Amino acid sequence: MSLDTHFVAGSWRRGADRLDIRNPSDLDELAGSYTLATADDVRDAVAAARAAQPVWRAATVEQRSLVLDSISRALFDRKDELARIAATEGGKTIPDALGEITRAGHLARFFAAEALRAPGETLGSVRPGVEVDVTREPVGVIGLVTPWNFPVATPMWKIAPALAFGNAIVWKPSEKTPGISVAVTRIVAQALAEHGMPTALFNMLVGAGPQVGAAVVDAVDAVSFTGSVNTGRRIAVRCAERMVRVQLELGGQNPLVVLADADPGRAADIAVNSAYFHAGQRCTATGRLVVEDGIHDAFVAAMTERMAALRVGHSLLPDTQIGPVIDEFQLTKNLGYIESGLREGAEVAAGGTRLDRPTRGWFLAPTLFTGTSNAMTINREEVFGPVASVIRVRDYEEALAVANDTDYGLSSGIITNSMKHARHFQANVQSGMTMLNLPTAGVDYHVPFGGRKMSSYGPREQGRSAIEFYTIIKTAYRAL
Ligand code: UN1
Repeated sequence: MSLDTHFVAGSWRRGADRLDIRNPSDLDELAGSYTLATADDVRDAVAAARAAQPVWRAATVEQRSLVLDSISRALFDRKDELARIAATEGGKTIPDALGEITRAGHLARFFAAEALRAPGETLGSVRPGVEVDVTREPVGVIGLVTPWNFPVATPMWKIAPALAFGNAIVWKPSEKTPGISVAVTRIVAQALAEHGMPTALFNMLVGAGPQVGAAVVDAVDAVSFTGSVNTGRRIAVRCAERMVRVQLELGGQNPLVVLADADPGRAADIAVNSAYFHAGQRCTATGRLVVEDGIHDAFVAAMTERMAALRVGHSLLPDTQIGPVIDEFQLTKNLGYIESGLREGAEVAAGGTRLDRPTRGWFLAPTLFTGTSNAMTINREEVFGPVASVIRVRDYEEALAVANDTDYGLSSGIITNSMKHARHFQANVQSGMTMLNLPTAGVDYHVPFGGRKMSSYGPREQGRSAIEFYTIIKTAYRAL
């Protein structure tokens, strides 16, 4: 097994300390052995990216489009192999992993087209004989810092627009998912090489945030980060000191409102998917189920019935619906939240414990709390695990107030047949994304993604908004 984990200046290199990754579904299985990069590797990567960027900047829009098209094709062609890596080291089920890789393929395809039609405009001037061009230029070297929970799609929705608009990249993925990051890097490097472009404009370093991530943040022209609020805040402060642009996608404590007119079975189907799939490890997952009094008991009964039938287990077994959580740290954190819920007076309606399976793994039973208030820690903080709480409310007005009473504002949802309430909710909920009769998690790839309050900072990602972050505007005046 190669320990050459990092792609720096166009070649693979070995880092300093060794990093062994165990399969979270089966701790007796070694998923892979890698190494950790150092700050010296970051320096080399940034220098190489800087040196290579002018070639990429000067490439035609068609050349950039073709590179993205090759990345897209490779993601589709190799999706089974990639899904297996993501499932083995990250605990995703194969269908989840395939869904994510397919999404990444579509993201690269979308930006292959966007690269071709990067817009600008020509306007008249207030002065006679003068014209004004407003054009967009690449920012330079972009630092990407990404998490383990979507190890292909989240990087790709940063890599694809960064490349589409002419930037070089230094990418620091999570050190919890090095194998899939190496595989994605091979695909990007191969696509660049195939089209005669310098591979040094794309660099990838596996390492811990405080060492490698911080060194990247301190050396690049812009940082796009997805991860926790605390890390995001630190990154934003460092970027503000250097006056470089920053884009943060952080946590959520997403509410799903269930109104009394809904069908309890349909509501529970949506809520189970939204709260528990991918073991709740989605920043868009539902943590708070805000349920109107009139449907409360029927909804909870429908939830517990469905939850009893969920198949939690080894992520590579074909009938598994929910895999393990990623590691011991995450499991301990989730169990800590469950304890805090109990301490603060919540009742466990389902789950609440670690699960034994034939293999040793980080399996946690999907957990439903009832009798919770919006003031409890489990409803204030982001759990990032298969844990959701029912908050019982009198009516729609209280439901909306509870939904908005949070420091976060990433996604939200409402389940109802009432056009009046649906429209009112859409207009008044304080979240960047909102869903009617759909899970709060699970988004399209061609439209903006992002939140409000502590959930996001800076310009939106994805869709046609992505250009805002990855380009810088130049206004050119011209006397004719
Ligand atoms: C989704 O809900 O489809 O970390 C995507 C996350 C998000 C992606 C969610 N960046 O969970």
